Amino acid sequence: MYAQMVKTSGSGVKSRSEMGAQEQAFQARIDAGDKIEPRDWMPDEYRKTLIRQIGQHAHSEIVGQLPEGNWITRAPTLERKAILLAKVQDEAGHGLYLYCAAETLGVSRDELLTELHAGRMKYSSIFNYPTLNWADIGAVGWLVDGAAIVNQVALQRTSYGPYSRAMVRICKEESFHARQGFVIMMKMASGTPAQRAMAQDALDRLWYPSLMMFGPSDKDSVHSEQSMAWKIKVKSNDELRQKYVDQTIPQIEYLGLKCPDADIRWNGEKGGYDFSEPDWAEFYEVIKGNGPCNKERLGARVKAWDDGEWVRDGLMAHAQKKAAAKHAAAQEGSGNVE
Ligand code: FAQ
Repeated sequence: MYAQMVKTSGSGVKSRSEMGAQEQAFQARIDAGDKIEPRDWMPDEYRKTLIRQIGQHAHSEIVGQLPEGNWITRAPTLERKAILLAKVQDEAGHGLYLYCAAETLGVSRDELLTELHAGRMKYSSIFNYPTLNWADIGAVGWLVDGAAIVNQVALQRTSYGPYSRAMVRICKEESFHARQGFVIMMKMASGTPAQRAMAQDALDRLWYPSLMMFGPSDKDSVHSEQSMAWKIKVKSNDELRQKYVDQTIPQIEYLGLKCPDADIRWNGEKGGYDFSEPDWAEFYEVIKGNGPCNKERLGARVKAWDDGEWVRDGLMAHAQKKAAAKHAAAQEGSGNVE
């Protein structure tokens, strides 16, 4: 139970000659940089890939509330509590925009949640790691939202209109999230020796998991080739990971902390840092359901769903009652009595 299955379905990209006329016209629109809208014709696999990616993205937003939500009652000041509360609420909003974008493809939010709760759909690996102390809340904002922004800025140019537009708004909010995290890190890193040690410990534990957020290396990525041909993804997993490392190392230096990767070196020739790959065996274990917090995270989501059943039932009953009253009034007004 609670496994996030690793089964994937990447099966290569069709050449032009293998495409039918409709598919060729679709690919021509993609190549010209057109946005695809919900009522446009699209290949079934394009629709399926989007439902998978947007659905997983939405699930990541709501599961991602849990590691930080855990710290709302323990924030060190009222100001920090208010900021964290606002951030965690924003993540719920991001989930909402993304579920709505997925719904435009013909799948309901309930169906996506059923798949999540049954362990058949994934969410980001990062949220299966624990937040052990207050410095972790700084590191989540700084590193996790920081990585999410690098990925999502690129996705603003994704070919599916509703997804691309959701990303524009989400990115604006994410930059506030990353900044509030960095401010916490600045405070901790310039605090007492014990606070500094907490900041370093948070960085040590979250560095490699944050690199894993970009997915497996390009040579092992199942979906990248087709997703890039369709411009669902506009940059590869490795390109985005490199960009993230290049922007984060100077921030680590600014904080006066030490990157846990002893092999980090500036490479003038490529104009970026050389860095060590995360432990990919650990990554695959986490996405199979065997990370440190998988059971706890999914258990919390399932419990929230079950506990909320009476609210959903009450809202449905109210909506049905109102619709019936409206229908009866309309019938009366038109003189029609059934
Ligand atoms: N975790 O062939 P690829 C956030 C799976 S938002 C789990 O390379 P793809 C905001 C992948 O699904 C964070 N699974 O796959 C926030 C596939 O399995 P499948 C979420 C992963 O899709 C902050 C298999 O491995 N962001 O954090 C991961 O082309 C703070 C093969 O991989 C998004 O979802 C992973 N890290 O590329 C919220 C962005 N990586 O589906 C709260 C949108 C790979 O066949 C608090 N998504 N897998 O069973 C994407 O850009 C892409 O889906 C990638 C993966 C880049 C994640």
